Amino acid sequence: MYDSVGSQPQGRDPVAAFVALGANLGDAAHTVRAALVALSQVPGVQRVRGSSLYRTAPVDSTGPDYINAVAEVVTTLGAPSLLAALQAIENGAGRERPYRNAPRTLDLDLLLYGSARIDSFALTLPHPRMGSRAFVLVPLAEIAPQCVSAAQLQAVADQAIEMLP
Ligand code: A4P
Ligand code: MG
Repeated sequence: MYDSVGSQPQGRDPVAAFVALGANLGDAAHTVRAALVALSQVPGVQRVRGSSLYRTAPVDSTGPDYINAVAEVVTTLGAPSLLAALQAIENGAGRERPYRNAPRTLDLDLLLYGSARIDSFALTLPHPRMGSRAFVLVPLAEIAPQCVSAAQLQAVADQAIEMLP
């Protein structure tokens, strides 16, 4: 588990957000770990607490197995600014978008931002597909069991996922 205390608040009350990390190109485990560090260095991010890393079979995607994790991010950034920071970290890891669900060096999705419900062109919260994916629910349950029900975990029990040592 990754736990880092970062920079000072920027004027608004801190919010607990949850971010899904995924990669299946290059040294995916290294990229996901580096992304956790990069997240903790974003101005306005106070704390990052990452789950274990998991090896998962691609879901609606192709290529090698993914490395996935989830992080709790305590931040004074608003949701759009946090999403922009996530996309900057993706781009720094060489993310390309040739087609939907293409294999990727790094994907950072915003799962939850406090209790916010947003449905705009650029941002949907909670993340619309999080409830159907073991690669999100299992690491989320590890660090925030109150966010995931036993029924949700049961519903994705057929999806291959293995915690890395
Ligand atoms: N966007 C809207 N809401 C959000 C949000 N809550 N978080 C918009 C992040 N982005 C959000 O994203 C496309 C657009 O979604 C962005 O412009 C943003 O404004 P993207 O990352 O460029 O494209 P994508 O990755 O193809 O889409 P997305 O939604 O991240 O894909 P999915 O549905 O999350 O699926 N299998 C395994 N085992 N592990 C994985 O990690 N990941 C995917 C990606 C498929 N299969 C996988 C995995
Ligand atoms: Mg994404």
